[in-house]
Amino acid sequence: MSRTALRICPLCEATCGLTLTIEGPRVTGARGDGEDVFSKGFICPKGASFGAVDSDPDRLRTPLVRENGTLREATWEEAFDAVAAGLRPVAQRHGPNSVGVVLGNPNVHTVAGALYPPVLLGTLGTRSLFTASTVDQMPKHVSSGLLFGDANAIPVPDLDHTAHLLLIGANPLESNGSLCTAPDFPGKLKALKARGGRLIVVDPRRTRTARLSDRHLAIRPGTDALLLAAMVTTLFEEDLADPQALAPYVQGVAELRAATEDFTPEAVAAACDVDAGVIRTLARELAAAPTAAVYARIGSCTVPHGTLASWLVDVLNILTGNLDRPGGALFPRAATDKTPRPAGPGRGFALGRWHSRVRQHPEAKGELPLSALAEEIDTATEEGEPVRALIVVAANPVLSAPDGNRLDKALDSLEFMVSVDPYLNETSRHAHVVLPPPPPSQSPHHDFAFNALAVRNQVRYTRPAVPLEPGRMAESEILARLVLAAGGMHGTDPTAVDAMVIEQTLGKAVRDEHSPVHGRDPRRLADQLTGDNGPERRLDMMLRLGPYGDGFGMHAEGLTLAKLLAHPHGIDLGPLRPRLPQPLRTRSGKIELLPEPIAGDLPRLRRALHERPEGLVLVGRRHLRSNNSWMHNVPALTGGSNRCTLHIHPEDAARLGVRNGTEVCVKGAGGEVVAPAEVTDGVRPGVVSLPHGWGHNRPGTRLGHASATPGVNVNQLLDGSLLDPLSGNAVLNGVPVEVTAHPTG
Ligand SMILES: Nc1nc2c(c(=O)[nH]1)N[C@H]1C(S)=C(S)[C@@H](COP(=O)(O)OP(=O)(O)OC[C@H]3O[C@@H](n4cnc5c(=O)[nH]c(N)nc54)[C@H](O)[C@@H]3O)O[C@H]1N2
Ligand SMILES: Nc1nc2c(c(=O)[nH]1)N[C@H]1C(S)=C(S)[C@@H](COP(=O)(O)OP(=O)(O)OC[C@H]3O[C@@H](n4cnc5c(=O)[nH]c(N)nc54)[C@H](O)[C@@H]3O)O[C@H]1N2
Ligand code: SF4
Ligand SMILES: [Mo]
Repeated sequence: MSRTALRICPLCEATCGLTLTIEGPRVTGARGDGEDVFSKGFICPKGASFGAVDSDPDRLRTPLVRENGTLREATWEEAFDAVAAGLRPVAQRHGPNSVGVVLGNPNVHTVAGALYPPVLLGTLGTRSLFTASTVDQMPKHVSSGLLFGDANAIPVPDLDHTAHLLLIGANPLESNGSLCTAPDFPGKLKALKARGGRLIVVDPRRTRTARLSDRHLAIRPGTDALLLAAMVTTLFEEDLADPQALAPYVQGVAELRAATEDFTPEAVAAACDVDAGVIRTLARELAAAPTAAVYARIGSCTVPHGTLASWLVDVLNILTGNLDRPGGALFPRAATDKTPRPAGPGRGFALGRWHSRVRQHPEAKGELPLSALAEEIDTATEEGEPVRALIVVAANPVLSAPDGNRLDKALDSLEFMVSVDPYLNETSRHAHVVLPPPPPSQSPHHDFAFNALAVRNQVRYTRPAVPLEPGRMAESEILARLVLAAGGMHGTDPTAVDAMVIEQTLGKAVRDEHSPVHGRDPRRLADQLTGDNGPERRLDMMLRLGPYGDGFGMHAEGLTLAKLLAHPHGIDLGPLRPRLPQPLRTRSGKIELLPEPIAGDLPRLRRALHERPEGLVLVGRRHLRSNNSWMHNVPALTGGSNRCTLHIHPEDAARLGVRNGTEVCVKGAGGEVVAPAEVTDGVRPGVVSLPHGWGHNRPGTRLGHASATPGVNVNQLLDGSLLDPLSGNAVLNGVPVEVTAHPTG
C-alpha cells in the first residue's frame, strides 16, 4: 500500500515542492509537485533521489556517546546527560568564549536550524561563533550591511522579468542557484533568452551556464572586483551613471566617482585578462538595457576582494537605476520577516565589535572566520581562553574549511565536543556525543532563510511526511534540549524553550508601537497560537506578526499557520516589488554608496592591478548530483561525471606532461593532494579546478559508499591564512597551486 505526501526539498536553495511516494515508513519515490505555487513541478536529480538520501543505511539511528575512547550507541537520556556533564564545567571554568559553536550549511535547510541556534547562542553568551557563512557569502552580508544598514538585506535578481542578466562566479545549472532562490533556474535563464533578453556569464570555466550565455568572459580568478570597478568608472566617464528613481535615497555618488576613477578598463584589463573594449561594452550594455540585474555568487565571494566585489555588484545595480525596480534586483519580503518598521534612519552596521583571539580577525555579523577555528582551539595566547568545548550543528569543517588536517588534530584536543549530525563523518567522529536528527521525511519544513532570498514572494510549509520512527527525536527537540543542557537546565521540559521565545517575542511586540499587536496582552496572544508543537506555534507567531500576517485578528484575511496548512501547495504572495526606502537601516537612512571600511580597502584593490600569478591558480566547481561534503554516500548520486578530478586546460597539461587520467600532485600552502587529471578546455589556461567536499578516507567514520571512492580534500591545499579582510571570508578560489605529474601516475 503506497500513499503520497508533499515535502519541500531541503537539498539545495531552490526549495522545490516534491510529491513523495511512501510505502510504510519509507520514501520510495519523489516527483515534482505540479501544483506547488512556486516550483510548479520542477525537480532535479538530487530531489528525485530524495528517497535514497533519506533512507541511506549509514544514517545514525541512535545517539553515540564516547566511552573509554570509542563511540557506542546510547539512549537519548544518556546522551544528554553526557552533554550536560561535558559542557557546563568548561564554561564555568574557562568562561563563555571557551565554548565554541559551529553552524554548517544544512542549518539553513531545516526548521530547527532556523529556530534554535539563536537561542543557543544567547544562552551560551559566547563570541566563539563560526559558521559556513565565512566560507561562503559573508562578503555579501558585509556589503549589504554597509550599503543598506542591514546585513540580511540582500537584493535578488528579478529573473522572471529582467531583460539583461550579468551573472558572475555562479553556475546555477549545477548549483540550482544561491542567494537567489529560484526553482528551475535553468528554465528561467532559457525563458530570459526566449523573451529576447541577454545573459552574460563571467567565469574562468566554460560552465553549462556559460554555454547558455550570449557572451562568456573567462576572467582570471580573483579579479572580478577590478572588472566591476572598471565598469563603474566607465559609467561615470561616459555619463551613463544615473540612479533614476533611487536618487533621493542615495548618498555619496560624487565620492564614489572620485574614489574609483583610476580603475579604468585599460588599467584593469591585463590583471583581469579581459579586453578593455569588452569591459566598456559590458558597462554600456548594462546601462542601455531596459532593465538589468548584476548577480554574483561563490566565485565573487570566496576571493581576496570578496566584499569589494559584492559591494560593486550592488553599486552597478544602483548606478543604472536597477536596484529596487522590477526587472532589476529587488528586496524580497518573506512571510516571516519582522514586522515592517517605517522608513527612517537606523542603527547602521558595525564591523569588528570584537576580534578573534589569535590573529585579531574582526568579527562580522557576530561571527569569527571559520578559517580561524583550528587556531582558536590549538593556539594559546596571553589574553583570553582557547576554545575548549565545541557544539557543532550540521557542519563538517574538516572537509569544508581550510586545512582540515590541522582542524582534525585540534578537534581531538577538545575537552568536550558534541555534533548534531545524521552521519558519523570526518568531523563528527571527533565528538564525545553525536546526536542524530531524523531523516528529512520525518521532519517538518519551512524555508525561513530562502524565502527572504526568493525571486517570488511565496510561503509554504510541509509537516513531516512520515511520523517519527520509534527511538527518533525531532531535531527541534534535540536542539531545545541542547539549549537547556548548555544553560544548566538539563532535565527541564524542552517545550519550555519555545514557551520562553514566544513570551519574549510577544512581550516585545506589544511594546512596539509599529506592531499590529501594540498594547495587547501577550498572554492572551500566546493563547491564540495554534500548531501541534513548539516550532509550529513559533511559526504561527512569526506569520501572524509578519508583513502578511493577520496581526492576531487585526486583518481577517492575513496569514496564520492554519491558513497555510489549508494551502498544502503554498500561497503565492506575488512578484518582487519595490520596497525602498523601507529596508534601509543605515544611520543616514540612505544608501551609503561609499562606506568608510570599503573606501579603506580600495588601496588593496589598487595594488591588485599589478599582481599576476606566476603559475597555476585553483578554482572549485560543483556538480548537480552532489552537495558540499555530505552527499557522496548515496550511490544514486555518485559515479559518472560526479568525480573528484583535476580539470586542467590542454595547453597546461601538455606543458606539464599530463594526460587524461594521469595522477597529478597538486600542492598548495597547506598541503598536497593527488588526484586524476581531466584534460578539458572547459577551464581557461592558467587555471585548474577541483571540487570540494571530498576526501572521505579518514578512519572512524561510517560512510560505507563514500569511503570506497573517497576523492581528495581540496581544502587541504589551503593553510587558512588567505582571507578577505573585511568579512573574514576564506579565499577558496584563485589560490596559487603547483601541479606536477605524480611519479606513480
Ligand atoms: N574549496 C571549497 N570549499 C568550500 C566551498 C567551495 O566552493 N570550495 N563551499 C563552501 C560553502 S558555500 C559551504 S556552504 C560549505 C558547506 O560546508 P558545511 O557547512 O560543512 O556543510 P555540508 O557539507 O553541506 O554539511 C555539513 C553536515 O551537515 C550534516 N547534515 C545534513 N543534513 C542535516 C540535517 O538535517 N541536520 C543536521 N543537524 N545535519 C545535517 C551532514 O551530514 C554534514 O556532516 O562548504 C564550503 N567549502
Ligand atoms: N549541486 C550542488 N548544488 C549546490 C551545492 C553543491 O555543492 N552542489 N552547494 C550549495 C551551496 S552551499 C552554495 S553556496 C551554492 C553556490 O552556488 P554557485 O555560486 O552557483 O556555485 P558554483 O557552482 O560553485 O559556481 C561558482 C562558479 O564560480 C567560478 N569561479 C571561481 N573563481 C572565480 C572567480 O574568481 N571569478 C569568477 N567570476 N568566477 C569564479 C567557478 O568556476 C564556478 O563555476 O550552491 C548550492 N547548490
Ligand atoms: S533543485 Fe534543489 S530543491 Fe529542487 S529538487 Fe533539486 S535539490 Fe531539491
Ligand atoms: Mo554555501
